[in-house]
Amino acid sequence: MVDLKIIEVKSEIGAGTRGASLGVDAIKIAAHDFASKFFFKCDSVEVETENHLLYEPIRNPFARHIEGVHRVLSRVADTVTATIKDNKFPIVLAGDHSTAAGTIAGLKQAYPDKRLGIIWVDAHADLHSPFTTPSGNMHGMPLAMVLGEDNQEMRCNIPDDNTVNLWEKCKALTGKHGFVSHEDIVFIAVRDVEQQEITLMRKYKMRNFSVADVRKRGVEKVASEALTHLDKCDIIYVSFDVDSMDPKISSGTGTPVPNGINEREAGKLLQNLVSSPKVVCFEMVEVNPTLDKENLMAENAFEILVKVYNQIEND
Ligand SMILES: [Mn+2]
Repeated sequence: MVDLKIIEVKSEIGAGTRGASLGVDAIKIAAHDFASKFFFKCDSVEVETENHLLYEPIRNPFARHIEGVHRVLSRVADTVTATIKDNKFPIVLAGDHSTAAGTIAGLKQAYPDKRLGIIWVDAHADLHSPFTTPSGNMHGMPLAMVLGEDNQEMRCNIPDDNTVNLWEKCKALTGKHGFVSHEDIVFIAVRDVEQQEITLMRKYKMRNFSVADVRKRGVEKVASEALTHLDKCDIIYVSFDVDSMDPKISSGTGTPVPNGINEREAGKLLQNLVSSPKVVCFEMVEVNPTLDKENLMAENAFEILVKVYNQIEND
């Protein structure tokens, strides 16, 4: 039996739409409505957020609230490291996806000599930097951060010195332990990308298993191929953005994109992925109940969470 611990990060300063900080509680309400004792039996810890910054003026338009994002990431990293040192398997439930860069920094800190692979299940590639972002929202940047990737080649913004310094600090959270390699990232269900991201994905031949791949070949095959792609990695982190799923299932996420996977495919896919003994951490993000009807996204997210949790616990 694996000992798991839930790390709650109710942060939403990286998102462009308000409400993702309520995602974790919405998942707990779903559990309650299903009469589940899941959150009673789980060990958990909550990371302090910086959501008060939402009410302050934007100082860094190409990396909004970056000062706060850096503080949250640093806390998430330390919490993930401490959880692993305590021999527990971290499951991160977070608001916006920027937190994933903190999770990855924590994994690098806990396993400095291991090669880390990442499976990114998302509608977006989250490969922007302050130099390329169209929105300034930092939930579109976590993978660039852990790659140490500015993508200057495709630069279209001129961030000020303060932004660049803070961006360097964000990158250094992972970088001081060694950046992740482009070839060690696999995408699943990514279908809404900007030219700057496409350029990076092509340049480094980053693998994306499309929704059509999932449909045609089935989740088992895609999961096993994604894991095989990361054969050279010693450990693997699985990051699940609920916007990988189709908006017809629920509109309860900040940046919905049509033609996603359905909730059964997501559950089965993630179950297959985390059954690999190399997987050392799982994260679920971007549930936003303020955009939802009847808390549907959180209900789906909760059912997927239970599947993943049981799979890891019984492996
Ligand atoms: Mn994302």
